Amino acid sequence: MAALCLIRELTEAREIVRTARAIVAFSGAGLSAESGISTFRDAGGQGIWDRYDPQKLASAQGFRSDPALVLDWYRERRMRIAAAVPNAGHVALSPASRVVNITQNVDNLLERAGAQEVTHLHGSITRDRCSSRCGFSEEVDLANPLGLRACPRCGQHLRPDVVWFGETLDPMDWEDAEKSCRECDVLVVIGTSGTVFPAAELVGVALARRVPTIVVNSERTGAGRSADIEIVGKASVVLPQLLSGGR
Ligand code: BJW
Ligand code: ZN
Repeated sequence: MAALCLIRELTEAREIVRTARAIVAFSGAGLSAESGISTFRDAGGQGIWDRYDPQKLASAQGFRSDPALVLDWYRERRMRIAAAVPNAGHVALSPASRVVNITQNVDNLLERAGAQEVTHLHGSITRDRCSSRCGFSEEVDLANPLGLRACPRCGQHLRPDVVWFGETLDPMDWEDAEKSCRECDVLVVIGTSGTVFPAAELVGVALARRVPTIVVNSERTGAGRSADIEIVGKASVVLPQLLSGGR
């Protein structure tokens, strides 16, 4: 019975996607899970925040109290991302020019799968920036991340160019993301618990404009319940089936 439902949902979703001119893919950690990158929250208790305290590792206050601890954690994650390979989900989202990628992920797996333009709402682990926002930023070598360093411009600590709790998203990225979700023909939401704001509001933005919304997640989520179609399955399995075929 469950398999039959899945086939029906997938068939319906494929038809919406096939006829869409503009597709927005809004992804989260579940997209990269099958490339060996841990998610933050998972039903199995295996998420990053089941093991680590987000206030210590993903807040400006945590960085001020113990920058070396935070950078050790980023060092481990950067090296893991360097060694990871994009999965079939990233590949399915990448070559199609009609897919606009908006991701909460800080990794570069979509780009490495060939995606041209990706909006990273929560920043990018591939760069460091000045913690006092003097304007300095630089690319980092993910395979050989450096430890705590001073900003060459102002002497304050450099930190990963990501968005921590309590920090605002880049206003231009946010405006573009909202506009894309308002104006697209279909929103595909992939591998996100939909618990972190304001990113999670994008689903509501699309629904308010009656944009057909499809959720692909390995477990049921709140966003899935409000979406037009909820497909419970792994991104690497569902996305190639959903996005193949074209117009
Ligand atoms: C699979 C799968 C497979 C697994 N296939 N699926 C309104 C209400 C309540 C709170 C707030 C609010 N507005 C703001 C807040 C505070 C806060 C917030 O949202 N808190 C909530 C957690 C309660 N938000 C903020 O602080 C944001 N800033 C802000 O609002 O600024 C304004 C402001 C300023 C000052 C004061 C007050 C307001 C910033 C949020 C930044 C989030 N940062 C992180 C860390 C980034 C850095 C890093 O990675 O190094 O971003 S936290 C973490 O969560 C990360 C993610 O991008 C983000 C979202 O997680 P995501 O992607 O959804 O992953 P998971 O793990 O949660 O879910 C994965 C899903 O995939 C699961 O469902 C799995 O089942 C599924 N899955 N395998 C398909 N193979
Ligand atoms: Zn500086």
